[in-house]
Amino acid sequence: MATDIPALDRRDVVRGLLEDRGNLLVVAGLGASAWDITAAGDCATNFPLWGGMGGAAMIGLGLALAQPDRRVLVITGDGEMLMGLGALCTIAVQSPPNLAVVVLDNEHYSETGGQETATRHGVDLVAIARGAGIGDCRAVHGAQEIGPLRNAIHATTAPLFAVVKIATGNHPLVLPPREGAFLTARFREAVLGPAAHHQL
Ligand SMILES: Cc1ncc(C[n+]2csc(CCOP(=O)(O)OP(=O)(O)O)c2C)c(N)n1
Ligand SMILES: [Mg+2]
Repeated sequence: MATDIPALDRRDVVRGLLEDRGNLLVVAGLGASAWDITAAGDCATNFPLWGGMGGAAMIGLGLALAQPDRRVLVITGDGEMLMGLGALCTIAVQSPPNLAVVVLDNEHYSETGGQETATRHGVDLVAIARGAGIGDCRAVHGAQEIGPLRNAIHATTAPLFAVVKIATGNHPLVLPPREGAFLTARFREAVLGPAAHHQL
């Protein structure tokens, strides 16, 4: 890690970010981020991704545009974010006021055995997001910054992008429901109400 501050524990970070979440809609990138949001409490307004890699921020963007009255938080890994960097440009251009993207950066692809990602080699996702044109871009290293980040997520007037440096190492799996169709239907009903069933 590039800093002397002890790296944060991912479960503590996610639990902190999701405290008092109200009706926040949460999309999680595949793998460990999905286990983290589930460990913080599975619910119908969680949309954990199981397979597709590189699409979490774009799913969050679509959701934020389609649901302008709801707040949307994407929580994903550095590897997942690196696979879909173009999303940052589209988010900046579309500029939804209700979208926040938080990258849990352990500088590794932890889920598949701990291979190093580009952030391990100096690639700066905050600088990339800023260069894309996202106004509020943050690098988070300390536990004391999580509360303010959570508050900012609930008060955005333009897209927010944050990279939280986290420790390497895996936690016990806490798996969300496995069935993609179930997760989609559950999420749609939570967002749209019973009308969701007539729009499939
Ligand atoms: C297109 C594609 N390539 C590779 C994988 C395998 N894969 C699943 S999770 C993962 C690592 C994700 O790394 P990161 O986003 O940094 O999350 P971490 O586990 O480190 O929190 C990989 C490579 C996949 N599911 N899809
Ligand atoms: Mg990672």
